[in-house]
Amino acid sequence: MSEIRKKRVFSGVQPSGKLHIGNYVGAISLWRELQATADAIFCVVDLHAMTVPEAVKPAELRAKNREIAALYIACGIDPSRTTVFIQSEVTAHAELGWILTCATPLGWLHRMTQFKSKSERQETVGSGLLVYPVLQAADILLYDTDLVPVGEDQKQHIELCRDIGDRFNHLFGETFRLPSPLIRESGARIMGLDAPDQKMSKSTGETVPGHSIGLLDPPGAVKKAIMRAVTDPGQEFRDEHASPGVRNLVTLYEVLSGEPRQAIIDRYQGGGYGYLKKDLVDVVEATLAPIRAEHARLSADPAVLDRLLDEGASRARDLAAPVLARAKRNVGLGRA
Ligand code: AQP
Repeated sequence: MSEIRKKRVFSGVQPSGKLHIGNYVGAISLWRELQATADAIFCVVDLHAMTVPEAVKPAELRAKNREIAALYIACGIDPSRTTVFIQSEVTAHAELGWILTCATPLGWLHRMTQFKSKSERQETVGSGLLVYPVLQAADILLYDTDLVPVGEDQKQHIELCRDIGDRFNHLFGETFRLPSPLIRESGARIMGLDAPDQKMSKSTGETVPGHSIGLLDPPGAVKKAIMRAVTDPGQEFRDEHASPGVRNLVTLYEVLSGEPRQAIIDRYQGGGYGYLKKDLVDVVEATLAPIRAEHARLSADPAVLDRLLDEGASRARDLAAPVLARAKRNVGLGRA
């Protein structure tokens, strides 16, 4: 009898800026749920962090890799059940990235909204920023991935990944399994606390106080950011007129506490925003306190993390090798 294949899950975070509660809600908490039933691979995508060189200095990048990997584990990703590794330590990513770049029409990349918004903010736009969704497609296709759990901002990139894989299969024969995005219904796009019309962002969180809730922010900073979060000019919470800022706070409460949204609305309806914010501080703290503690424990003994990442990279290399070999053979690389 043939063994039933578990669903393969792949996702990652760039080691740039300050990992925040939006990354946790939109992506990492979903990964933690999936690891129970899926064959899950979680990568720190450091090659992607190079696409905006201003965002991470070379001297900081290696330290960030460690910090993000330790945070995955501190958030509940279990390295004994999943594969956790640093992208640049598995060279198959860069190799497949090049092969796919050669098979991707330029027009597809110019349409990416993230390229448009990020390139507007740069004085000099590196080619890597344009091509990075192809590398992201390589990351995913390299592992015969079924599901990619991400925040809503990544939906267009996962669709592009499917298009790239599909085109490659048509041009060179069946090579890649086509993945689907997995996006939360609630919490897929957590907004900035200071600017609820903008996605909470790692880079903005690093420079603008009160924008994000960093996973390693101290309790005082978390409280300050929540209590100062933009709501609306009204004095009391009315769900029917709730502004984006208020809805954002309710979403954070809902996903982090696991309580039904309507129960939360019923409790705070008609009261001042201060009550909702004060209780949200406790809900956020209940999530962050164990993460901070576990991160501190892992940071105290770098050898433990090194061993886990070495094992993860080794396993990832083994999984990637046959898929890369298939792609190389099908495009005609190497010798007959
Ligand atoms: N605000 C968010 N709400 C929900 N999910 C989010 N994600 C990101 N922001 C939110 C999801 O977190 C995962 C990792 O993100 P990333 O490393 O790809 O980078 P980013 O967080 O999208 O980018 P930055 O660094 O926040 O943006 P910039 O550089 O513009 O400041 C992904 O699954 C993402 O969807």
